[in-house]
Amino acid sequence: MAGSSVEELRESALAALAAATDLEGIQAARTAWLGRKGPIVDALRSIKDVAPEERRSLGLALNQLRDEIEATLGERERRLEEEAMSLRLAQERLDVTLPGRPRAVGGPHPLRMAEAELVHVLREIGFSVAQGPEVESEHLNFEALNIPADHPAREMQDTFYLSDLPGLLLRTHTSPVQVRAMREHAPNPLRVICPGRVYRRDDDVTHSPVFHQIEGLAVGEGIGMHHLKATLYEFARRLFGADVRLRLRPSYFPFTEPSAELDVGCPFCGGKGCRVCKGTGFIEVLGSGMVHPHVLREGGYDPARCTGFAFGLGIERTAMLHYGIDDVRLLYTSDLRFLSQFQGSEA
Ligand code: 2NM
Repeated sequence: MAGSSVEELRESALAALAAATDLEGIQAARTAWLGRKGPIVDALRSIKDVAPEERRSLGLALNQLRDEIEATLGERERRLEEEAMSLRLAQERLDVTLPGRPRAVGGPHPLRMAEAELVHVLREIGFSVAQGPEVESEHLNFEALNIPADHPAREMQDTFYLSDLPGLLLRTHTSPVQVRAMREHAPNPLRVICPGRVYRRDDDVTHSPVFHQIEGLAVGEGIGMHHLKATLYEFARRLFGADVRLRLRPSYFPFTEPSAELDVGCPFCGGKGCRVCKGTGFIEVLGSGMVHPHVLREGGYDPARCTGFAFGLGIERTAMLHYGIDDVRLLYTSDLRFLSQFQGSEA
């Protein structure tokens, strides 16, 4: 093949390449011109048929042509890809000024927040925290706490008994945990609180079959009602503010004697009297008293040597007072319109 034929081949190749205007056309042109059955490979194969002194220059010219075709195709391909990318970038423009989508993050339930706050304040005052089982023995839940077999709280319709497990029930208060704590620590002095879930067969607008309590207990030699009053007043002032109005009022519980209830000035009316405090200007926050000798004996203490005070409060009630919630059901119905109001307001 003569040099002029290579030039002819080159011209027809460049003309064909100029017609390839998209990526498919370019790929087709590459196969047609540079493939195993294409004219360049053909021509290289026929080098052996030309005069020996012409083979070198012909081979060189054909290789050069092959490189030129490849370079032309490659260049055209890159340009097309760049154009396609520019087009995409123009069409798929991102608006980076759009605000991000906020991620929904959960938070503590107001009941848990109230519990944490109560535990925090009581730990600062000097109580440690104890926990116990929610499935409890009838003995620890009732007899040990001086609630005899004929007490109305023990009726089937007031307590959840476990029908397959005689002698066991769902605890109706956290006091059995305190009896367990006494049995672990007697005869040493003890200051303990027991937060937890309790169960009663109640279900109406103001009662839930599951609710939460914290009970506190201090036992030791020489503990008197003055310790009870000082501790509860300190607790209430830390919880509701130093200038909260407080009132200790006689009451009755089977496991304490004497017993007293602590009232705080009604936060809803400022003490003037309203629907919430039923005109009294005070709201009851907790029950308390000096631990009954029967309970101390059950806990392993000698009531002739040791005395103690105890108190108990409902976390739901306290949370409602603290956050100004007027319907206990709001704490159980998982309505995000209600719950999200407490987001980020942890103490
Ligand atoms: C209350 C009111 C008064 C109380 C008593 C005891 C125990 F175990 F020491 F006997 N724990 N909690 C108690 C006393 C609870 O709740 C309204």
